[in-house]
Order: sequence, then C-alpha cells, then structure tokens
Amino acid sequence: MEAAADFLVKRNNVLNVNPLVANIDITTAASDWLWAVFAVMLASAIGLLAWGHSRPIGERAFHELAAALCFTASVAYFSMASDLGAAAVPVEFVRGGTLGENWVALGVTDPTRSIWYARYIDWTITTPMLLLSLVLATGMPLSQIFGLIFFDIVMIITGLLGALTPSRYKWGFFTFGCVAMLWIFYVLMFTARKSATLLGSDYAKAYTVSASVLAVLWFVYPIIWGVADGGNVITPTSEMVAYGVLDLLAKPVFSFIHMMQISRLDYARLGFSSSKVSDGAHQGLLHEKGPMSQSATPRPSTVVGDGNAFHNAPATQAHAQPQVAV
Ligand code: RET
Repeated sequence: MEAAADFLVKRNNVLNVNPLVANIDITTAASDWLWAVFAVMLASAIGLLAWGHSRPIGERAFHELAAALCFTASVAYFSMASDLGAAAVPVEFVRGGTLGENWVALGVTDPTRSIWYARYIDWTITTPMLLLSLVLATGMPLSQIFGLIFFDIVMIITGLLGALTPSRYKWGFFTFGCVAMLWIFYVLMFTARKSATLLGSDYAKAYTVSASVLAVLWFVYPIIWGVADGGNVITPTSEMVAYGVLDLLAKPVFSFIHMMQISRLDYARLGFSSSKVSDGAHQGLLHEKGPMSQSATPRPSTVVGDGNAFHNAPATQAHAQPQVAV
C-alpha cells in the first residue's frame, strides 16, 4: 500500500529526465497539471472526431477541424508536460521576492525565465483553425478570411518574438500583437456578423453565441502574457495553470459549444463545395462506381474570390446544388 502511494508521488520523473533550462521555471506539480491538460485535449480530439463521423459525410468539416486543433494542442501539452519546448530568456524585471528566490543572494546576476515556444507553435496552427471554424459558418468572402488569418498569425508571431526578447523592446512586439487582435475583433464584430445575418437568423444567433465566447476568452491571453512571458510577475507554474485553463476553454469547451450551435443548422445554405481538384477526384470516384452516378452529378459552383456563395446564388438554387463532401 505504502509502496503504491510512493509510486504515485514519484511517478512524474520528467524534471530529472529533461532538466530545467532556466532559473525561473516550472515545478513537478506544473508538469502533473500539464499531463492532465494533455489527456483532456486528446480525449476531446477523439470525442469530436467520433461525433463528426456520426454525421453524414458532407457535414463533418467543422467537427474534423475542431478535432484536429484539439489534437495539435495535445502534442503541445505533451511537449510542455515533458519539460520540452522552452528556451531560457533573461528577464527584463528581476522580481526575486515574488518568485520566492533572492537571485542576487544566489549569485545570479542575469536570471532567466523559461519561454515556452511550443505554445506559440501550437497557437500558430490552431488559432487560424479556430477562426476558420467560426467564420466559415458565416459565408464571409474568402478574401476577408485571408486577411483575418494573416492578422491572427501576426498576433501570435509578434507575441513569440516579444517573449524571446530580453529588453524592453519586447513591449513593441506586444503592441503589434494587440493591434492585430483588435483588428480581428473588429472583423468578427462587424464583417463576419453581417455575413452571418445574411445567411439567416439561425446562423446569426449561432454566430453571436460562438463569437462572443471566443472574443471574451481571447481577450484574456494578452493579460496573462503581460504578467508571465512579458512582465515576469507570476511564476511559470501559475502561468501554466492560467494558460492551461484558458486553452481548455478556448479549444475543447469552445469547440463543443460551437459544434452544438452549428450542428443544428442547414449546411446546404453555406453553399460549400470542394475545390476544382477534389471535385475532379470526387467525380472520378463516382465514375468508377458506374455510369449512373456520373451522369447524375453536374459540377457544383466553387466558392472563391469576393463572391459570397449565398449572395451569388438564391437560397433555392443553393439548396438544389449537389452536395460534395467538405
Ligand atoms: C499574445 C501576445 C501578443 C499580443 C496578443 C496575444 C494574444 C494571444 C491570443 C492567443 C489565443 C490562443 C488560443 C489558444 C487556444 O488554445 C500572443 C499572447 C494579443 C489571443 C485561443
């Protein structure tokens, strides 16, 4: 019995296998928490994938996107729980007291803090996916979606550059990131909302719920950055708890709320179709199955450029279009 308890306490040996890189770094308790977040992300990815596969083949795109972003996060959390994916960066503000260490007494003149670049790699991949999942359900023109994704990448990469900068110039990068985020909020609040309204009141309602949840959560990230990566006010362990809770809310919880909203909607109204190449592949598959299916499938219109599928085609026509798996 005692041996079992001993094993449970000592089971997380990560910090001995992959040693800490910085003076100000995580604890084993933080690693335990990160393993828990890893497990939830992975379980959510599997759950979302299963949910998607319980739906007809043309109505799985959002579920697969959500599953993929949770899976990506699980890899990032595997990395952080294993104490991998961080770089030591000298802090701008030495706050010995708050961190429970007196660095000067310890003889450390230039204390470093762990900056978890693994997290920014995750966000570079997953935040565009979250935005896509939101705005693809609004019928917003592709050209504007590209702009939105561009500023999202600017926001995350400037956050990474700022975090890796030891001097006060980090706040310059942070400012770029905040401006990019404000632009994203502007597009979500006006352009995307207007598009969703044109699709119908049910789409508008679903969009408002999902977009509000997303915006409130995203707003907290730069605050955590300011007191963790940027200002070195809170410990890396508290940083892991704060970002971890936020990531759980912004990925699995947001995704489940968003999927519940859009599962109820009529996919046909989005006018989705595959790109020309996959249309061809799709038709080829039909051809292999026999001449009957080939003749029954005219090429559906493709949604590109500034044309909103819904704006271009009246609803009745959109409904009549053949459904292609997306
Ligand atoms: C940074 C610092 C630079 C300024 C701003 C930031 C915002 C980050 C956001 C991240 C969202 C992450 C999500 C992860 C999901 O798991 C990069 C912290 C504005 C909004 C949703």
